[in-house]
Amino acid sequence: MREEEVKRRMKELIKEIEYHNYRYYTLDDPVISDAQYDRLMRELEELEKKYPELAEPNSPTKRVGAPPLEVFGIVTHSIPMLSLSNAYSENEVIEFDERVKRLLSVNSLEYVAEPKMDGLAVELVYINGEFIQGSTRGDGFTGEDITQNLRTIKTIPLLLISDDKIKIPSRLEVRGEVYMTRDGFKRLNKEREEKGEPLFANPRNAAAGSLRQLDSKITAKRPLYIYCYGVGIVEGIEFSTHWEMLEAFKKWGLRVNELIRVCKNIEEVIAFYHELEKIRESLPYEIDGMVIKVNSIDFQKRLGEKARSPRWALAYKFKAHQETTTIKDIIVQVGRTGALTPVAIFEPVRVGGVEVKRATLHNQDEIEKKDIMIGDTVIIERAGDVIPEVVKVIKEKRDGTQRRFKMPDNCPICGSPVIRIKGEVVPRCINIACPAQIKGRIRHFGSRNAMDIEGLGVSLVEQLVDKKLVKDVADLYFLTLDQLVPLERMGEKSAKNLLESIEKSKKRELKRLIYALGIRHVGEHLSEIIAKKWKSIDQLFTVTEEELLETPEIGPEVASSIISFFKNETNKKVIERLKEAGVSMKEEEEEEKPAKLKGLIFLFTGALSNMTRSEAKERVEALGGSVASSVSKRVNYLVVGAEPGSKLEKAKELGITVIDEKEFLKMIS
Ligand code: D41
Repeated sequence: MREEEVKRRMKELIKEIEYHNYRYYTLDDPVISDAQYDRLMRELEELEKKYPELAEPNSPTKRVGAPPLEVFGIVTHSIPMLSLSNAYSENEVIEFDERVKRLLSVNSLEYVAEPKMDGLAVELVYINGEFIQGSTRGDGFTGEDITQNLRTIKTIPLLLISDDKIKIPSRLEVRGEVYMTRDGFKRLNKEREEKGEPLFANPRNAAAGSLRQLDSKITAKRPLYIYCYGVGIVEGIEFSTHWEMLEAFKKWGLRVNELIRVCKNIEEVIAFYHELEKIRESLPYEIDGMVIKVNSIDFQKRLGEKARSPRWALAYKFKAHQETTTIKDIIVQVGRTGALTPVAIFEPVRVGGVEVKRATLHNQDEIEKKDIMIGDTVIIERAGDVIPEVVKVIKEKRDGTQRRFKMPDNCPICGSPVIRIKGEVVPRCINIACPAQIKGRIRHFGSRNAMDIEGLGVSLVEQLVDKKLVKDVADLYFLTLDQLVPLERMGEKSAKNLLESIEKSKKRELKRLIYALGIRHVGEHLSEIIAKKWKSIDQLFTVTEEELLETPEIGPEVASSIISFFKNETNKKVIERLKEAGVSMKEEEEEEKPAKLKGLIFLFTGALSNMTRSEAKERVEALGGSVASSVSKRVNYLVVGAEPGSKLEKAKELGITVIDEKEFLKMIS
């Protein structure tokens, strides 16, 4: 093929694929089969592989993410992204309507009412229909360049669809809200919990965290969506109403919330608000109110803005559900990372249809700031998300029986002294053997980048701890075959394998051991620096804060954390027992790791009979391979278990090698 021909075909394919993305993701109404779609993708991928110099930056093949960035660039919005003034009551909404009508000297006014998405405002820039840049709202004037991340969101068109009737503007700046669905959020948090990663508090935070990833491959895996609702600069086209603009958005392939409607007057707006309030909990995403906008663009221009928000728009927020109750007690919870959190136990009360019995009080500072005592009558609130908050204490109700609360000096679970690491508000239990943290700590200890103990999966750790076979990480090295064999999904062979990999882990490099100990703030990188400088664990027992601080990259927080860790009596004992077991405590060369499956990608369909999916994944990864979550050309082997799903058909079409469980077991044995 000649170069121009290749280029033309690529462009054609991109346009076609993008159209089908729009049908599938935005309209939820595909017009071709998955197989046909895959063929188009494959053709494009092959052309791009063969002619990488001709590949377009906006190719749909790039939706899987680009190489990670060092930092985000800064984007100046050509027209500032304004904020919204808020209203919390019907009165304020009626006043808004009256004010606007007075300013315009009209008797009635048409509005557009939109559900207020609880997500993150972004701006997308299209030049001649092509997506060229995307940014966060930031402070309204400048935001961060998150183009690569936004490209991975399937409901953001990379090419606008042209229409004979309304042509595409030469420059179009679209504003919208990126959000995560409730389901997607739950799934993501479940995955994170399984991996021992910190959880997101709500879908909004999860969306924000996902968009602020320097590695867009991570963003690509997150369930993010967009709804568009506004513009910055638009060149070459004028709209007479906001509604007309939203209609144009839809024609161009930009996603617009179907619930948005035109209201003839403010009464209709208010009625719609009550409707939204009713359906709010049943929507697949979170909304925190309604945005009311004057429909006529001419009127919008005449009204202008005031104090960084348009006079023609108003956010009518939903009321937070509030109730009054009493605090029966304040208990202290110890989280998986050792953080001590005070939790208020309430006289149970229903708030917005959900029974509330407890709420986190966050930390001692919060308790003091709000002046909360045990026995107090308090107003609690359940806002957008389900987690309740104590809003304020009704001090008039105090009768002298209330008691002050003080955070304990010792961990309520293990009794170890509690430490407040420099720079942190929360006190922590840093005892490596604290039962509240032990499962997470053992999983971390055995994880691939730590001591790399093959076969020490989540369910095994659960059993070992629940059956009291392991109370701290050193116990791992004293496990016997007799103890292991009777465990669920174990058997003689796996037990032997496990003991063997535990044995092997004794010779890991010092940096891995340091990382495996799970010292707060000491990740892989710092572990390496520490191992290089001090060369043995013994040195760390005697190191001083000053010596630590002389090291580049070690600040006061890290230094204080390391000192406290090695001062803790239980930690000393556990390390002593690790030493007795023969775990290497010095800088030594590590033996070669077997990488039998290096570079190979596996995909699973149907149920395996010998192990769970995650165990299979662990095995593959331990051997240097990786596991995909969907069918693509990159996959080398599809492992078929009982009752395989649609992946089997797809894999066959793509010519992927299909193997059964037996063959798979052979490969990993
Ligand atoms: O759904 C939303 N969160 C939403 C936010 C919306 N439907 N419309 C909005 N309209 C505007 C103006 C009127 C300024 C164009 C907005 C926002 N602004 C907004 N989002 C974050 C800050 C401002």
